[in-house]
Amino acid sequence: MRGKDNMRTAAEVLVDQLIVNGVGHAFCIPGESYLAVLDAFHDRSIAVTICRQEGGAAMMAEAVGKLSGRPGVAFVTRGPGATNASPGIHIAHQDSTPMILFVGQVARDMRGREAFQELDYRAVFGSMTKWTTEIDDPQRIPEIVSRAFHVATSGRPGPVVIALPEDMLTERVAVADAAAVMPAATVPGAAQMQRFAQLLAAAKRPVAVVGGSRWTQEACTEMARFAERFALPVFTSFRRAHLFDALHPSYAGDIGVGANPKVVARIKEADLAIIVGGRMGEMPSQGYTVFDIPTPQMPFVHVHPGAEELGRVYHPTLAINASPDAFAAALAALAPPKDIPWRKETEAAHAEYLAYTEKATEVPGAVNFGECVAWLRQRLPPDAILTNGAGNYSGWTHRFYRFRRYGTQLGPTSGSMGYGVPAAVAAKRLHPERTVVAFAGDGCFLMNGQEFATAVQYDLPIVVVIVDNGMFGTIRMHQEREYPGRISGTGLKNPDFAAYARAFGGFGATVEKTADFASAFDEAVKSGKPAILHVKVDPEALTTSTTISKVRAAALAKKG
Ligand SMILES: Cc1ncc(C[n+]2csc(CCOP(=O)(O)OP(=O)(O)O)c2C)c(N)n1
Ligand SMILES: [Mg+2]
Repeated sequence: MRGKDNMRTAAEVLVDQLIVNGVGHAFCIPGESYLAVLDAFHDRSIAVTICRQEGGAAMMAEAVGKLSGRPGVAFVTRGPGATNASPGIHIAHQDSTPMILFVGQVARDMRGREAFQELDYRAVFGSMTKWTTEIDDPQRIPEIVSRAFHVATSGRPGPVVIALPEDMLTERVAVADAAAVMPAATVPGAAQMQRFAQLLAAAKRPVAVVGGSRWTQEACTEMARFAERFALPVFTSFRRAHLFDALHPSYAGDIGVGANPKVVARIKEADLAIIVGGRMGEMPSQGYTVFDIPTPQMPFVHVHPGAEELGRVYHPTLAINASPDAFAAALAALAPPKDIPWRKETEAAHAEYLAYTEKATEVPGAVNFGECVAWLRQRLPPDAILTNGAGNYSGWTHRFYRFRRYGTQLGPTSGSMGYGVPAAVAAKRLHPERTVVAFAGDGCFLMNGQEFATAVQYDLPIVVVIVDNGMFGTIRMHQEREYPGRISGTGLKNPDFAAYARAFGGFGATVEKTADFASAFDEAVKSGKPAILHVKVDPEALTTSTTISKVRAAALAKKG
């Protein structure tokens, strides 16, 4: 409480500074190291979500950053709380998501003795964050928090970690709040847009790949308009399919893990590559094989908000240091050629995308998960949010779901398992009116399945679809390819996930046949409770396009 002398505790100054910056939600696991902050939350407007493990809390904050473009905020205790939170920080780092993690710290007069749970956060998180710091002087909280918002949101967004010595938080200070932070705009210059127009005018087979962060719905709409006027084929990067309407005539498919070979070929053979927002990292670049390094085989336009990303891997013909939203806005000024030479190619690319995704592929077993996903695309409203972690199961949603709008896909480009459930909890907490569906493998789910309790605690009726093949299937796939027939360390014995859901106070159902999926899903929604659908698939159904037996046979044949 603000005292008569206008003094606040440092913790109150901190929470007020978050409120100034529009923070509506904080995700936490409590700790004795930051009781003063918990107390400050008591009579402030921020909605606090108590989680079950710091990994979940940090992933929820990261998901808020992905969805809103503003830093998601989590609070965790020192030492083990901080290290538990690290997967969320790593996702924010690789996925270019703004996020601020506050961690407890021992009292200032004990530092350096390896006091209880003490960590040197700058050393621990230094390479995983854009900035890691510790607040020694409570007078400087507005300054440091203000800087944290600037750092997290500007250029290439990313995570910031701020450590809070316990005794610092209870000091009373008289200090003014700093103003709200707006990220620095990075806008393309007129000369660069002119050069871009020239490159486009000289092209016969251009392609665009959209990815990264710092997009908005308006920016996606601008990009779609530009693509339409120029009949430009647009691809989406790994787990960024929501950046472009799948049914737009320019949509040519996504380039990620298990990409359509025709997509890869089209991008490789283009005579102009326009990369907007993404980095073309290892996954979308198919292990750095799509573009020659350092100099791509075709003129290469790289648009990225982080100056340090331009030229980091690919030497661009034209580097445009701009955020995707600013670049997309600038596209409106360009005029398309009278005759667009690549129009037919774009039509063909879109037709290829539709053909690749129209109908679920045949897979062994009683459940064809592709058919379940294809059913969901007409069942779910266009603003439904789909989340996932890592695993082969995600290949079915990536291929057969059709994202229509910005902010409907939450998937870790960092490939972190366990992301789907916490991301869904965060999405539903932010947007209670929207349908939220989490996809998880049997391995993925139990990495953060305990956050289903958080969904129950806050009455968040998400639907979790667990694709159970009884194994860490992705690794089994790699194993069969490298060491055919030698199964080791990849099998799983699973619980009854529907009973798990009910034990937590949710809705649970088991699906053992494709035909039962629709009614189970509808019942889950009708229950009004957080729900789990335990979908049992045949382990042979390894991916949308191959089986264990086929991978093994191919590997054995190769060995001779
Ligand atoms: C946190 C984390 N640990 C380990 C891995 C390595 N890994 C990638 S996919 C995978 C298996 C996923 O299993 P599951 O969720 O059951 O999905 P499936 O591949 O069987 O469909 C593993 C262990 C990872 N990506 N992330
Ligand atoms: Mg599995």
